[in-house]
Amino acid sequence: MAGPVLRVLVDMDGVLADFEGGVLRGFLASFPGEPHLSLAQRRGFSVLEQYRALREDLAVKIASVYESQGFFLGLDPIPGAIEAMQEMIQMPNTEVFLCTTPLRKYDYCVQEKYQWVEKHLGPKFVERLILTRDKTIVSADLLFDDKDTIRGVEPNPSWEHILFSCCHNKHLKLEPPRKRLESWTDDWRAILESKRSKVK
Ligand code: DGP
Ligand code: MG
Repeated sequence: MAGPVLRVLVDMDGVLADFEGGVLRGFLASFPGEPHLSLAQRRGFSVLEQYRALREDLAVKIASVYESQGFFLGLDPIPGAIEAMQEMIQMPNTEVFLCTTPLRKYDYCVQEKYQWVEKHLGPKFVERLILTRDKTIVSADLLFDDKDTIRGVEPNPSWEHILFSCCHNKHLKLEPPRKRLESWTDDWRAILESKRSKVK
């Protein structure tokens, strides 16, 4: 049945792909004697800055983990993410896109993000992958993203940001009317339907 179309953007790292778990696993494997931060100790979006604060020289070590070949392709899916995406893309009057920021050091990251999507979600999602360092200029109704504050050149993005809970953001208290999705077992369908009812 034709009706207003809801356009949804879904972030990859921290929402579909377990970036934080992958960084910790890679750090422990490469630097077993060094101090590390458990996922429960993570605070703030930047893992680099938190390791730098722990000890200055750990910044370059943690960066070497996520800049290494195979890191992005080897990330595990977040529980329930694949199933949620497969269901969301089938919903009538719903356009789903993946929207992710590549590293500035893009050598492996960009190609591996495409490969990850093909491997875990299939070719129809490869068609829907948007790589951008500025999500504010992408037009949509909703953006599911684990980054607490999303800034760019557009001061008034068209999307409503739904904060996806992740180890680094779960302690933040959101000011109303901001919303969270705690996990993919939380009621993401209700968030879509609520937004749909407001979309002209
Ligand atoms: P997003 O699209 O908001 O999920 O951003 C994910 C990107 O950010 C991904 O390329 C990894 C990168 N990233 C995450 N944490 C850090 C960090 O601490 N330092 C840097 N330089 N990049 C990070
Ligand atoms: Mg993210």
